[in-house]
Amino acid sequence: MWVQQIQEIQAGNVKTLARAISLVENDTQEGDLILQHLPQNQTPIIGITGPPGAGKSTLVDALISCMISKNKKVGVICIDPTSPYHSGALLGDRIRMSKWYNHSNVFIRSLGARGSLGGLHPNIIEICDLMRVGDFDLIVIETVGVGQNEVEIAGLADVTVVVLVPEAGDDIQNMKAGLMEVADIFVVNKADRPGADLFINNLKNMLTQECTGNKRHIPVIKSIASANEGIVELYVEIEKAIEINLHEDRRLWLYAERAYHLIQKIKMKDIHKSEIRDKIKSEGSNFNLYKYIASFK
Ligand SMILES: Nc1nc2c(ncn2[C@@H]2O[C@H](COP(=O)(O)OP(=O)(O)OP(=O)(O)O)[C@@H](O)[C@H]2O)c(=O)[nH]1
Ligand SMILES: [Mg+2]
Repeated sequence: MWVQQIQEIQAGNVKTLARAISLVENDTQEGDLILQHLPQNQTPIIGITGPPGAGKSTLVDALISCMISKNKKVGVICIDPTSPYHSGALLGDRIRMSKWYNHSNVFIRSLGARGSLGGLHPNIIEICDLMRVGDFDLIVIETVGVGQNEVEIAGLADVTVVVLVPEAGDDIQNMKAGLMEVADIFVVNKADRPGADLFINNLKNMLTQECTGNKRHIPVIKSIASANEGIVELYVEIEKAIEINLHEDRRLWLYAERAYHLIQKIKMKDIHKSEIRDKIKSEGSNFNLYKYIASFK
């Protein structure tokens, strides 16, 4: 059964892929079997992250156009706005993306966020591995990044694009540490807004200061996604970053990072903070933290 399904996915059958994603999304045994027999495949995954409303979906939409104009086959994962950050954006995304639904070189899959992995679906790693086996040249995922959440996508994406807007001003200081760690490329979108050039200069200055140690160059792209400006430049940088990032050592670390996440997920499966809290409350002063912890050893 899984042999045929995997073969069909490899051959570019998107119906089989969609069905397999649903099996994995819903934690079924059949989905597990497919996962266990997947061949390794290294289709690059591009993560597009950044604060709510920065223009990530608009940018992804423009990137899809750009990619298919270069004859690329693209798989896209959209995260449905079930998180509070997203309210109201769903309709816009649906309308924007709907024009791709019948395009033979584009496959789009929406997933619910279900509140884990920094606005990603809890099974996003597995779903990406499934997508990787499909007949795509590139896979794009959009995620909302707020504060530390951007870091969560680190093991997932081979190239991470962090989208900021000129208004981000002070935020940049707060987000700096996490963002700097994961960003391969910065995009300053909504460059039609006042203060864009100043913001870009500040960002570039900050990057030169921070990067002198490890010498990694992080490009900053100026874009107006809604007017399709800066998209080709971004695509060129994405291609360069793929080239740089797909070297053996980094790939191994990302793989290990994903394995770690998956093991953690299994180990922590039946452990919920709310249940621990209830236990502490009901046992009151009789609750002994270290005896409780010992029960896990
Ligand atoms: N002025 C201006 N508006 C833009 C630009 N890019 C996107 N927008 C608008 O900004 C709004 C938010 O864009 P989205 O693409 O939905 O942003 P997002 O980051 O995907 O939002 P979430 O997924 O909700 O976090 C929309 O109304 C877009 O039309 C731009 O370059 N300039
Ligand atoms: Mg969006």
